[in-house]
Order: sequence, then C-alpha cells, then structure tokens
Amino acid sequence: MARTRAPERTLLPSDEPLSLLRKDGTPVDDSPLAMPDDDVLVELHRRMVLGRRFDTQATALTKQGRLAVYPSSRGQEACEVGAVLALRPDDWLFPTYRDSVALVTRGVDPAETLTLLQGGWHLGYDPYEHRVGPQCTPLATNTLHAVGFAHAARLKGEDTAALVMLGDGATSEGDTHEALNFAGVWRPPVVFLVQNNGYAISVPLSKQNAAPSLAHKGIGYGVPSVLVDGNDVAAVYAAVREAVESGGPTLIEALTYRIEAHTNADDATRYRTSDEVAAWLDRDPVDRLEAYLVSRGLLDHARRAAVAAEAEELAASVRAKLNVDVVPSPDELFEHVYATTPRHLREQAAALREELA
Ligand SMILES: Cc1ncc(C[n+]2csc(CCOP(=O)(O)OP(=O)(O)O)c2C)c(N)n1
Repeated sequence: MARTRAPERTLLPSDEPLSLLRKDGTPVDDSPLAMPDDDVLVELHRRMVLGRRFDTQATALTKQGRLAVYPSSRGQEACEVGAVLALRPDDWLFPTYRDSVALVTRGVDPAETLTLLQGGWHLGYDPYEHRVGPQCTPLATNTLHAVGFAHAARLKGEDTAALVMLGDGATSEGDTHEALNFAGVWRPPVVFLVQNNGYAISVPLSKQNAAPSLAHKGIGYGVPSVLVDGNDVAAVYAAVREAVESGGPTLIEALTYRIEAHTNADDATRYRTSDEVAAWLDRDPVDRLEAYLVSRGLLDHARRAAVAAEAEELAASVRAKLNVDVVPSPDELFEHVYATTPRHLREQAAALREELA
C-alpha cells in the first residue's frame, strides 16, 4: 500500500507560541498564521460566550445534584471553540471528558452532552449526527481512535480529517506515542490538539515532562508540530484549519489554563496559588477577542446583548432538560454493546431481570 510523502512542512515548533492577538486584543504583526475572516471572528466570539455559559450552568448543576461530576473548561474556550469551528463538515472530532463545550460547538444538543454525567445513558448523543466520537475518559485512548479513523477514511477515499483533543497529562500515556508513531508513518489527516492547561489534576507539567515543549513530542515521530497561544482563539482556529487542510498529521500544543478545579470534586487551592489563577484570568480568551472586535467595529452593545440573551436561553433550556429525575432502565445496560448480544451477556441480562422481578 502506498504511503503519502513525508511532510515538507517544518517539523520544529517555534520557540514562542504563535499568536494573532495579544492579550489586550491588539493584533500581532507578521504572524505566520492567517487572521480568520471577520464573519468567522464574530462567530468565534458568539460560540465562546455560549460555551462559557453552558460551562457555568453545568458546574451549577453539580451543586444541585443534577450532575454527578463536571470537568469545567472555563478559560479554555479558545481551544474548545477555535479548533471545532476550524473543522469542515465531514471531519470528525474525538474529544475527552473536558471537551463538552467542543461538542456543543459542533452542534451536539447541550442536554444530550450531559446525559452521561447525569447518570442516564453511557453516550447521550448519536456520534454520526455531528461526527463526534464518544468523550473519552481513559486518557489518550481517543488518539488511537482518531488515527485509525483518519487512516480508514483515507483508505475509503473519503476527504475526512480527524481532530483529537487531549490534555498535557495525556501526552505521557503510551497510547499517545503509539498514535503519533502511526501518524508519522502512515500520515493520515489527523490533528492532535494538546490543550496544555498546566496540570494533570494536581500534577504540574514540570513533574511529568522533560521535553522543551509538548509540541516537541511530535518531532521524533516525524509529525509537524506547532506551538500556539491557546487563549488566542484566532490563532487556534488558524492553526487547526491549516493542519486540517495540510492533508497529513499535525501536533498542535495550545498553551492555556483551566480556571476552575479539575472537576467539582477537586480542591485546586491545594496545588496552585490564587496569584497564578489571577494571572491567567488576565489572559481571558473571550475578553481578548472582544477587545479586538470592538476596535474593529465588529462588536457593539446591541450585538453583545443579543449574544448574552442567547446564552441565557441556552442555560435555561439545559436547566429545564436536566431538572428531571433519571430513571435508568437496567435492561439498557446490555444494549448497544455488541451488534449481536453474545450469550454471556444475554444470560447476565436474564439474571438481572430475575433478581429485580
Ligand atoms: C489511562 C488513565 N489513567 C489515569 C486516569 C486518571 N485521570 C483522570 S484525569 C487525569 C489527569 C489528566 O490530565 P490532562 O491530560 O492534562 O487533562 P486535563 O484534565 O488537564 O484536561 C488522570 C490522571 C485516567 N482517566 N485514564
């Protein structure tokens, strides 16, 4: 079987993260990345505002006992939204537990996104409808799903890229290295977006990585690698779009930060300081894009109010849909595991039914 050519793109990431907007919203001159069109920037803003409201609503639902747990991506909206909007309709997304906002941005029903965390279905949405794989909880397993999927699509002659989202901690898992090696050799159209938010739960990056950057981890596998400012949504969008259109593999490390704790079950004050959090609040991705849009006359009071109202409607709808007691059917535990249920599962289902009768 013929392999595609090795990349002509440079393998080495830049020393400084690539960006298009500084933290005060002023544009960067001579960035190698292409500034997205105005209509894309306006949509990126809308989606980040909606995503943040969804995220705060989901966090609130944990406090009301409506969700068992929620891993917030507050502060990481530029990655969640920028990467997803850069995908083409036929591309696929392979997200993690932290990426609910990415799912919502891709079009998955916000309430369906939360069904698993509500204790309902294992997977509350149809993966084929919006081309979104299941949110993976075992770290880095989705990297292998993504390379396999992109490779299979190429064999079938389909023009489909796969975007896999993973955290800094997940780059220490064996699966990531196998996936990168596969990607380097077979060159499927796959984008590894590493959201480096500084911590794997309480473990800081310095305690689990010796490479100069996580982007450097692509080099040994022959995968072109890019380091971007992960709080700059324009830069994330541009880098992912370029990677998708390259037709081969790319690793993108996006430098960002999670403002909330790992999940609502974690106490982040035990391993990081409030000064550190404040420094990252100052780099807020939504504020940054807003400052740029206002300076360009692309965002005014009326537009901001309309987006805020839309975000409130979204939150109200999520609240209404999740404000119900879930009554799972034990029978459903056995459904959709295999195309044809094997004998041992049929027996277990029968035993359970008998016990509950
Ligand atoms: C294979 C595997 N090992 C360990 C865990 C337990 N675990 C859950 S989240 C987490 C930290 C992940 O950190 P990172 O990849 O940086 O992602 P983030 O949570 O910061 O988005 C760990 C170790 C797991 N889910 N899967």
